[in-house]
Amino acid sequence: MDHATEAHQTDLMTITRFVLNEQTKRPESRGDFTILLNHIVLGCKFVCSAVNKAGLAKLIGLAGETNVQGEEQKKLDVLSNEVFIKALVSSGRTCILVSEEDEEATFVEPSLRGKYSVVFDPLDGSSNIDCGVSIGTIFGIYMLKDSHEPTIEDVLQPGKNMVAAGYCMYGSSCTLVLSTGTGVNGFTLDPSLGEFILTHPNIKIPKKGKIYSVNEGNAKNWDGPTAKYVEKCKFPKDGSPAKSLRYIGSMVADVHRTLLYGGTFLYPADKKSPNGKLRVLYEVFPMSFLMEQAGGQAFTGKLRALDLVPEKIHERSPIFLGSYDDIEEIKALYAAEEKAA
Ligand code: AFP
Repeated sequence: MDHATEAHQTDLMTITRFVLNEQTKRPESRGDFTILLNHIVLGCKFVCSAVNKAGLAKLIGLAGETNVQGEEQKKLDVLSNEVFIKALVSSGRTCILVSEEDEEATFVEPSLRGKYSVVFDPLDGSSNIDCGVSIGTIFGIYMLKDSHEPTIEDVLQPGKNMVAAGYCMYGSSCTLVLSTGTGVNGFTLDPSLGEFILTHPNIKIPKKGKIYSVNEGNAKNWDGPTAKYVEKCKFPKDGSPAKSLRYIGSMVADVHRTLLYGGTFLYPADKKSPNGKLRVLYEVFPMSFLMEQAGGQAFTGKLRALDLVPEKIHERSPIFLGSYDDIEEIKALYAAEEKAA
């Protein structure tokens, strides 16, 4: 479609229309997921507006609280967490909520309970807020078998049991990327309409990429396979060109680029952090779900990331995700190391 046609496009596929269309393909569906998603979308719009206004509204600065990971919370983290918790509870469709910002899970009171559990990081990459770099919200959704007697075990499930996952990136535009288990679609917020419009239908990650993305400052503490992989990216011995390094330090932005352009994103284990840095439930799982749905892979260094069974809600795991062939290379390096041991 050329730009002139696009500019005059009058039949807009909003995210709600898209999800309603999906719903009609599942006769058993009663619209609960659509309602839940509408509330998530509302949270994203609110946070997008707050992030855009951050400088103006003097929201940047410390709120004087410390979160579970011992990091100082910015006001925007606090605000975003409140917004999402309230939006999710008021949807009447949730049962258990796990947020990066809250030490304990929130069990929704029985009168407002629904069948979904949502695990989320309301504002990931918050150390990038002050310099205006893209940040985002990441979420994963599980469906409970029985919402009458929910327990924490209901969210300590492998990522492959998620029914949907996504992220919203607050960058030069506000982009929401979603998978309900049948592929990946991207929607961009049209600020004049206040609607997310389908702009990236059926995203497929290139089978092989030309970019790798990792915090190389940790290189001295890496394990053998990670070090070998990065060495291969920089000094390929098969005559292929060296790969480019891109690293923003904001998972949503780094994964978004990886999804669209291909390549790898790594947050490996290292001697200082044997479990890596990223959190299983609301960083590793949703992004791995999206990668697989887009035709890529996600690996922990030991197993398929979505097969991990978390034991704690704020557990961490190393992660290697991206283009199918590139992750195969990393898996082969780990397999070789295991064989040699
Ligand atoms: P912050 O929320 O503290 O900025 O952390 C962001 C993050 O969890 C994730 O979004 C990045 O991919 C990763 O950490 C970056 O970590 P390093 O700063 O150690 O590279």
